[in-house]
Amino acid sequence: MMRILKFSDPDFSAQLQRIEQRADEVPDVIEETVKTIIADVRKRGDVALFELSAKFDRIDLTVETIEVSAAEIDTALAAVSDESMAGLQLAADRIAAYHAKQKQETWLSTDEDDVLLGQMVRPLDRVGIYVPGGKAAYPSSVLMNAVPAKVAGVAEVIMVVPMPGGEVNPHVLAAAKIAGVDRIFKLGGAQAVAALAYGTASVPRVDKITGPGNIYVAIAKKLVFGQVDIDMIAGPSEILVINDGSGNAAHIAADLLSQAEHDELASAILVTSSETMAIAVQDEVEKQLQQLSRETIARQSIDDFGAIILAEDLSEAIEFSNRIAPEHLELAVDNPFAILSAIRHAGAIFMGHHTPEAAGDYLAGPNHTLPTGGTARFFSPLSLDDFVKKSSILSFTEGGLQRLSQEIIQIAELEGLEAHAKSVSIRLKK
Ligand code: HSO
Ligand code: ZN
Repeated sequence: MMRILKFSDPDFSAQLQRIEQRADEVPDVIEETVKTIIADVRKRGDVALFELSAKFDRIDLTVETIEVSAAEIDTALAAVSDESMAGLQLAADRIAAYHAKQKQETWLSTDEDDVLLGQMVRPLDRVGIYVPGGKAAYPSSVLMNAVPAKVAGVAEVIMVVPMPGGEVNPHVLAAAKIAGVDRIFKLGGAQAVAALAYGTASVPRVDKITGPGNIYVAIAKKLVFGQVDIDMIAGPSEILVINDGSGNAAHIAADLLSQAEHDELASAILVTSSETMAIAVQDEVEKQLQQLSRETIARQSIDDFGAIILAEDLSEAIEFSNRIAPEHLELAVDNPFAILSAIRHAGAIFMGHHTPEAAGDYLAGPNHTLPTGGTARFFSPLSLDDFVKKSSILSFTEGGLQRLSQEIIQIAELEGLEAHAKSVSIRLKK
């Protein structure tokens, strides 16, 4: 049974700490392994990629076969139904429309000293998207990464996806095609990240790597950060539902389970001010668990990191949620807009009884790549901003430089940088 807790329980903070720290420890050996792999790919390029892929993915790659060919894409796409294509297309269109709204314009403006200042927004040239293989291969994640990159104007989107034994999920390739991914390489793990970060004879070096992956991929991204940009380090998924006693227990239970089925380390928490609802959801979770194809994973997650918390009132529930800063926050209350302004930290906020998280996971439009593990305190969802960068623009007139020259020279002198001062004074009219 999903545990029911009260804030006043003597072991409440211990329970919470266990949930919050569920993915904190990374064994040192993993980091050492990843470092070795990155160094190897840097040094030996393609040859290292071929060896590592044979070892970890049981696939023999050559310079001819490392990249997915147009023919291979066509073969895979033949296995995808028209309905699936249409569903993915609808999702892609909605994601594109949402991210287009995030576009920031280049601006220029002249100040009172007649100095023209501005900011120029430019897309990144080339972006690499990591897509996990096997069971965690989500076409929706391909769309969530590649579509915003393309909307931002990224010229070349390179995807890497491991193909263990030569197999790939055809829906992943379908999503890549719909999103306009330019090139796909049959690579996974830390070696794929290293190849994207440093480039090899076959794999072009990218400017930024985005996309989810296992612990090896996450650590590799962390280690190449600085050489390239990365999106964020995604931890296990989480959902927090705030409830005021209104709504339907079966719906709330279903939403909790939709996160729990992702991963044994996922966390699903309900905070409700209604004891009746707490008990009803507890029953429903048990009932629905028994019918899930991923029961084992979901049950493990619910048993280990799930909780139903009884709050005195809604404001206590909100305070708790702000402390957790959940990746997904559902406001399963009658009037979600009345409490929205009290929410300070959450990756995505799902408003009201008709907005299940799954709608956002797939096709509402906002990105499903969200800050996890409390990092919503300072990180934002993946967005168009991740695929552009800015340059500052400065243009002085002769008169403008004249007017501001004394202060520039003054600050240069107090820093003891004479050449700086001279580069201004040399331009001044005698
Ligand atoms: N809920 C996941 C995203 C996802 N769900 C992909 C289904 N597919 C992110 O937290
Ligand atoms: Zn999901």
